[in-house]
Amino acid sequence: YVLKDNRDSYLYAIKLLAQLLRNQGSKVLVADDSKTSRNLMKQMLEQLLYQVEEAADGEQALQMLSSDNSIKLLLTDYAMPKMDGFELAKAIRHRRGRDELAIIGISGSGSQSLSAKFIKYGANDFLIKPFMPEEFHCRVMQTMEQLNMIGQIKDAANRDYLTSLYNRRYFYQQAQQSIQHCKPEQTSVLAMLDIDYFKQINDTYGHQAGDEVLVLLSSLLQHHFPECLIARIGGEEFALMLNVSDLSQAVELMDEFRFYVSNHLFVFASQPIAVSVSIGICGIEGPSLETAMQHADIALYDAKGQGRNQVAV
Ligand code: GH3
Ligand code: MG
Ligand code: MG
Ligand code: MG
Repeated sequence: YVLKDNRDSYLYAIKLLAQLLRNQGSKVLVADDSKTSRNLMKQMLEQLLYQVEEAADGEQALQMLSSDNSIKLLLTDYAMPKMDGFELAKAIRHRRGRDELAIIGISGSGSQSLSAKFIKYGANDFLIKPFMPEEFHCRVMQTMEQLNMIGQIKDAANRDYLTSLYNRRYFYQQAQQSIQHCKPEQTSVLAMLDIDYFKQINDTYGHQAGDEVLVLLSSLLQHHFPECLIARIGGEEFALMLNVSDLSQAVELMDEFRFYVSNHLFVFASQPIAVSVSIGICGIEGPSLETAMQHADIALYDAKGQGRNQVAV
């Protein structure tokens, strides 16, 4: 990019650089039956730091997209053997929405009428061959910027600002799915976790220290339970959905975590802070999630009553 020596050019360059950094390693699939076309696009995409995959027909592209959720952008030619670009866009849109995958349709000149059809079938944008590299860059960057913005909006709606864990609303929404995805040989268990004497931590070390404890505990939870749905459902209360072989396995796992927390060194402004958690557990069989939450809450209340820093069922 040639820069003019003025503020706007510099700002534009900085914006581009930031975007390039975000692109780094993101996967793009180029579906085109012409090898020359694919190579040309691959080259331009690699300049934008994307990791590029290739497919020579629609069917192959659909297979690759179906088995690899990390592909963020599909660039698809219209005329291809086996399955054309429209069919491909239509088929993959049923599985992956505009928040997960961006699609740019491509076709030869004289086919301007195809652009509307591509967009109706779910494409975000459209390019006519032959295109200038600059137009290609702009359209790809703009489409990916929109995808990133959708991601940011989703995170703002679904995640807790302080800890980046999911929020209560999203937890309720996803917990049902987590229960449905539970394998037949497994059982879903809900765990509610509450920090002991958290008010005292705030009172003794300050609100900022309390915030830091919440952030640290959240990352410990994510590290210990990378496969689980975890949310911050209240001030110092967290909920977890575990898919385990039985209730006793869930108790064991949560007790290990409880033990780990009580021995973990939490430090704020060079001061060690003692942190422990109480945990209530309830298996989810038959009763609604709502009921399970009430039962787990009662168990948590029991854990508090029995002296805290313990797990109750
Ligand atoms: P218990 O062992 O019975 O759970 O006692 P506790 O002190 O943890 O419980 P209590 O419900 O009395 O106090 C919870 C405190 O959590 C009160 C509130 O000020 C604090 N809190 C809630 N949200 C936040 C937050 O986002 N940051 C900080 N620093 N404190 C918070
Ligand atoms: Mg073609
Ligand atoms: Mg509480
Ligand atoms: Mg508490």
